[in-house]
This record gives sequence, C-alpha cells and structure tokens, in this order.
Amino acid sequence: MTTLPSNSAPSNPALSDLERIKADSRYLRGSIAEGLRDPITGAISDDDGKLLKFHGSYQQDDRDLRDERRRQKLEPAYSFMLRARLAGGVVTPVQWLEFDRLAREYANGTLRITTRQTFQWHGIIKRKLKPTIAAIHDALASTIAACGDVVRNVVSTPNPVATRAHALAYEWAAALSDGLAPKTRAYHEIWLDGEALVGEPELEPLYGTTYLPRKFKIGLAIPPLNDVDVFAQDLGLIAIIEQGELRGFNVAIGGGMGATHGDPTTYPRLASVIGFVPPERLFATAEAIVALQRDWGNRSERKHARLKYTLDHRGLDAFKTELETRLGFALEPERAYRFEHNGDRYGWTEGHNGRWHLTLQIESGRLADVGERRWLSGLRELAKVHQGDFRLTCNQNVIVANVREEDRAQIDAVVHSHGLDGYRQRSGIRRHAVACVALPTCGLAMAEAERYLPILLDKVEALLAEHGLSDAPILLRISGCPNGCSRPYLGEIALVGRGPGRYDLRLAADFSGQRLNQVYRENVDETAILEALDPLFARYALERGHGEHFGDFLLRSGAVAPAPSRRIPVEVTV
Ligand code: SRM
Ligand code: SF4
Repeated sequence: MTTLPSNSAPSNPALSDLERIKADSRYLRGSIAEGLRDPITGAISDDDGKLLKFHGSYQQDDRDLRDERRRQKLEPAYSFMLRARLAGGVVTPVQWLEFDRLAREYANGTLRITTRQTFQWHGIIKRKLKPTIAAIHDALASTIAACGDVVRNVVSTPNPVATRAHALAYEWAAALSDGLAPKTRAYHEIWLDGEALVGEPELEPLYGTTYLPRKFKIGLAIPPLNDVDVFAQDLGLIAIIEQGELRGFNVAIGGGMGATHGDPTTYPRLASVIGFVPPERLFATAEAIVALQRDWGNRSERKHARLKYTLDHRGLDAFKTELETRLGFALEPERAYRFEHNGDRYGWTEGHNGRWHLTLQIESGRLADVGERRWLSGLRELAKVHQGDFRLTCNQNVIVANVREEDRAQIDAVVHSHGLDGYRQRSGIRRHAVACVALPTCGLAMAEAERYLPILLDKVEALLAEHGLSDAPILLRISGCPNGCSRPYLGEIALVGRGPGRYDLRLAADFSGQRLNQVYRENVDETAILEALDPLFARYALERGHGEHFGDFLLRSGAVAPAPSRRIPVEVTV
C-alpha cells in the first residue's frame, strides 16, 4: 500500500474558492466596475477584492483605526493600495513627477519603493482609484498583474550600464515582463474606459480562464551582484557574461519565502539551478516553465500552490524532464558563477558609457517628508533637473542613473539639501536593513516591521558600538509575519513577526543570498532579542576571521548549529 505524504493534496481535491472566482470572472472583470460606482460603501465585494489584485490593487483598511471605528459602529477605514508594474524598476523623470503628484493628491502623501523594485501608493479611497490608474497609464506605466496569480513584475539587477551586456540583460527582463503579462482587455475596459469587445473572443493564450495556481515571480541577477535575491524567485535567471558578452542564463526554479507559523508543510526554499540556456532560448524556456506550473501547480490548497511545492511534491527531475519534452530541447549544463553580496552599493559609480550612477538609501523604501528628512520633495527636485532616469532596487533604494559628469555637482547639492546623503554616516547594519510594510496597512501583519525598524536599529547599533562593530556590514531583515516580504529568511539576522512586539529571531544566512537562516529564538520580545544578540556580537568582535561575515561566523564558530536537512516527501500517484 502506498501512503500519501501529509502535505500532499487528496487524490480528488476540491478546487479552491479562488479558482471558481477566476473561472467565473470573464477574464478578471467580475463586477469590479459596478462595485467602484457603489457610493454606499468605501469597499468592494470580497470576490471583486480578489480579482482587483490582478489589476494591481489591494483593498485594505487602516488597522490603527479599526477598534475605534468598530466602537463607533462605522465601517473600517477602507482604502486601496496600488502597485505599479515597472520591469527592472526603471522610472523616467517625467514618470517620477507624475507618480509623486499622485502620491500627494490621491494617496497618503508617501511613495513606497518595494522589495520588487516598484512603487506602491497607500491610502487611495475608492473613488480615486480609477483616476489614479488612468494617470499611471497616461504616464506610460501600468498596474496590470502587479499582484494576483500571474507572472509579476520581473526584477533585474538595477545598476544599468556597467557593461553593454548589463543593458542587454535588463532588456531581457523587460521583454519577459511584457511578454508574460496577461492579455485580457478587462484592464482597459474598467480603468481606461476602453471599448468592450463585442463578438470577438478574448485571448489569454498562456493563462486561460483560470490564470496560474498562485503568484509567479521572475528575477534576473548579474553576478557578482545578487541584489535581486535570485534564489528567492520562482524563476531565477543568472546572467552569464564572458569577455563582456552575454552568453545566456543559468536557470534556477522553485525559490520562495512564504511560510505559515506552526505548519511544517510550508517553508522558505531556495531556487534549484537546473541548467543553462542561450539568450535566444530564454523566452521559450521561461514561458514553458510558467505553463508547466499552470498545469501541475496545486489548485486546491493555496498554501501549497507555489512552484516550490510543485517541485518538492512532484520531484525536480520529473519537472525538468517534462519541461524538456515540452521544449523539444535539453537545457545545457549550468555555467560557473560567483555572487559576492545581495545588497546595494551606495554612492557614485561610473558606467561603461562615461555616465554616472548615484545609489541613495531610502530606509524601508518610504519616500516621505518628515521633519528634517525631505525625501519625497528631494526626489521630486531631482526629477525636475535630472536628465537620465531612476532605477528602483530590490533593497528598496533608488539609483539616480545616467548622470553626465557635468551634472553631478547639481545632483549632489539637491541630495545634500534634502538629507538624502545620510547613507554616508550610517552604520554597517543600518545600510543593510530591509523591512516590509506591515502595520498599519498590511492586513496580514502580526507585528510591526517598517515602523519598528528605526527603533530596533538604534538599540542594535548601541550594542554593536559597545563591541566596536559599528562598521560591520550585517544584513538585517524584518517582516511583520512569516510571508516574508522583506525576504527575511535570507538575513544574517532576521525578525519574523509572531504577534504584537514578538518575533522569531533567525540567524546565520550568508551575505550573498545563497543560504537560508534558521530559528535561534522563537516568539521572543525585544529584550530577549537583544540579550541573545549581545554575546554573539561579543564573540564575533573577538573571534572573526579576516573579512568573515557575521552569518558565516555564527556557523563556523558553532554559535549556531548547521540547519538539519529538511525531508521533503515526494508525492506518489496511487
Ligand atoms: Fe508580499 C502578501 C507587501 C514582496 C511574499 N505582500 C503581501 C501583501 C499584499 C498582503 C496581503 O496579501 O494582503 C502585502 C501588502 C502590504 C502593504 O500594505 O503594502 C505585501 N510584498 C509586499 C511588499 C510591498 C513588501 C515591501 O515592504 O516592499 C513587496 C511588494 C513587492 C512587489 O512590488 O511586487 C512584497 N512578498 C514580497 C516578497 C519578496 C520578493 O518577492 O522578492 C515575498 C517573498 C518571496 C515570495 O513570494 O515567496 C512576498 N507577500 C508574500 C506572501 C507569501 C507568499 C507565499 O508563497 O506564501 C504574501 C501572502 C500571500 O500571497 O498570500 C504576501
Ligand atoms: Fe504584510 Fe507579512 Fe508581507 Fe510584512 S511580510 S508586508 S506583514 S504580508
């Protein structure tokens, strides 16, 4: 008798409710248009809320106000988060000025750079959603498929022109983002008053009527920089550049961060490298991987629907064999590569074409004007004078890119006058810290992240200073829940929210996004976190090797034991 593993779906599982919603939605239309016109409520229906994600928006409510509004018998303070689809995080100055205007006129007065190098606007009320999306469209950008069960915004190493091959790699990322986007006309009809199709069949050749089982993320890295965290992607592409020429891409599949506390059948996983393809085979390969996940992914249990679970349940070899059969060619053996780090390089760098690029640190990606920090205004002023473009990074920072030598002084002056040059003085850990949004907008947050990061950093910095470690570059990541939007499982130090003021403390990832960390203390408060870190910093200060990073030290010294290997049951068909 064959027993099914506990995390596999039953043999005839019912489809998840979202599969019904997608199938009935007429290619993502649902009744969104009608719901937007309903003046009685600031919300839309549950089903439409799920479909709205495919259009790039989430219905949220201000969680700081929930209890008070409940007491006053008012409906929650509903608003909408909107996310742009910006392949490779490229933004022109004209677009920047428009996005900034939308932030101030329609949203909560802030622009939020995300860990997938795009913008989010928070706090847009229902009747402003349509004009905001229309304005984004007029600025030659879109929000389609920024969320939902589709291929999301394709991320790419942002530093634009270190070599000509870097620019080419970015073009591939943009081509994948465009080519794998949904084709439904629903977006145009609902948001842009496009004509409804009459009599003509809707074409959605890749996705069909039910789209993918779950979100699908693609990222492209150019070694030695792993600034997109390529192993956290469903499909990670590692550009292989030899003698300045782009030869092709190593293909890595099945990365993902999301997990659920207390459920060992969910887990973060690093992508597995399965081979190499030359550039001319990239698109077909990516499309075939997406299509195979469309066909094999779990449509009953959304918790197990990402590609990582498809691979672990069906077997990596079985997936690769089916992929190559569908493609009609075999992937070549993977090529050698080496990553050095997954952070950003702050300050000025020179590109291959004599233009300059200035990377600025934006703490938690939040562009706002608060006190002395005039970051939203500063970037607006830069956009007014800048002749090149901007690049958002997956570490929530921004690069003022393609600056002429003669314009650098002017850029520096604006940066300085708006307090945007703080990266120069910040400690090593602050320069490498990433936090997800969490409260008050994220409906899934269990603990604070973005708002808590500066408070936590002050205390951790004080400890590091006591041990003479202020300059040590240590990757710190904090997420308000185990979904892992700041990719916390790749932090040398990470806090993953469990409840108000309580976190799992995880330690000992590496410095280049190639090793997951592990739980060191479960469900602890700030005092316990600092007490746990203090002796580890003391040992690191005294015992570290030359250039040895904190995460590597913790493992080598035995302060943290190596992670036990996880046994993943392969699903057996009975
Ligand atoms: Fe995320 C859900 C914010 C990157 C894994 N994520 C959410 C939602 C939409 C909450 C929700 O479903 O109601 C959050 C909205 C918060 C808010 O108020 O803005 C949210 N995720 C974010 C952002 C804004 C975090 C940030 O601080 O920058 C990032 C936006 C990316 C973008 O521009 O597209 C963001 N999310 C990520 C990443 C990192 C990445 O992709 O490199 C991950 C981990 C990688 C992965 O996908 O495995 C991530 N987000 C999740 C998950 C867990 C998915 C899973 O497989 O279990 C959820 C929950 C879900 O999908 O059910 C989630
Ligand atoms: Fe929200 Fe959790 Fe993602 Fe943070 S990690 S933004 S709390 S879903």
